[in-house]
Amino acid sequence: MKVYKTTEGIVIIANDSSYLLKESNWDEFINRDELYQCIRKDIAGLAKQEPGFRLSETSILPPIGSQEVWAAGVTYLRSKTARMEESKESGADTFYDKVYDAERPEIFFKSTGPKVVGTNKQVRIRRDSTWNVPEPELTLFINSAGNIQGYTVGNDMSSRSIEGENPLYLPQAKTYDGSAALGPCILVTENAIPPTTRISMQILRRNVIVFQGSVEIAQMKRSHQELVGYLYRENSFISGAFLMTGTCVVPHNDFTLHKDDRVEITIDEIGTLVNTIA
Ligand code: DO4
Ligand code: MG
Repeated sequence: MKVYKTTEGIVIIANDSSYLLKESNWDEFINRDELYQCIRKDIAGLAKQEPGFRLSETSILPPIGSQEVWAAGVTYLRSKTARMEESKESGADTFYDKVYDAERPEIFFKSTGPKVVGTNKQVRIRRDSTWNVPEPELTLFINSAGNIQGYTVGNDMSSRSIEGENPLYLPQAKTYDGSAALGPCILVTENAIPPTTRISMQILRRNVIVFQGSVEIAQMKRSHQELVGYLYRENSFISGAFLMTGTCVVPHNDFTLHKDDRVEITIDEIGTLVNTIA
């Protein structure tokens, strides 16, 4: 089932029927154990929306409240090789090689909840950066007990010029206004998302596709559980947390985003996160 945070309240779409919860608190609603079963019970007592009900695109908010967003890095071979290329000159390429094979994954802080951008809104490139890309990433919603309860689409906007100059600049390459997008909804499932799930991204410039790529999440080096285990080690999240799981779709090295480019990231069963570049 899909859960949307909207200007009208929480909208749940399950088995082709839609339900609206007007007064619910988002953080309390999503931060539950066995969320799928809980929502099944919630909607059992609710009236269905009219059969013609359509969610208005403009009412959709980012599916996040007070949670923090964290991100895992170098979880796919393609991310490792791209980063080794961009940081070769600085001599930092071996760090990416090492972290790909290390027991401890790379995990970094990405955004606070209120700073996250939703679908159909603008993301940004830094003014002091010359090489910029979106990173399409399956993003986990994990409750405060440390259990994965749902999935959304994430865009980990990144400055490759700043990260490539020195890996210690990673927080500046990754965390700035308009650098994190999530949406359009949270997919809440009874079982873990299948490894055949596909992440696709296309970038359009003046309505022409300038980049297109796609990958199955089965290519990821680490398991979701392993990443969550490290994120929740010595860290507590009272309303849960979001974790971007890393990118595998990386445009060629001479590609950089331009103002007004349109980035469309689609993940099977979840939907499409659309952002334009401010
Ligand atoms: O190592 C830097 C960031 C990696 C990342 O964001 C990714 O692999 O998706
Ligand atoms: Mg990333």
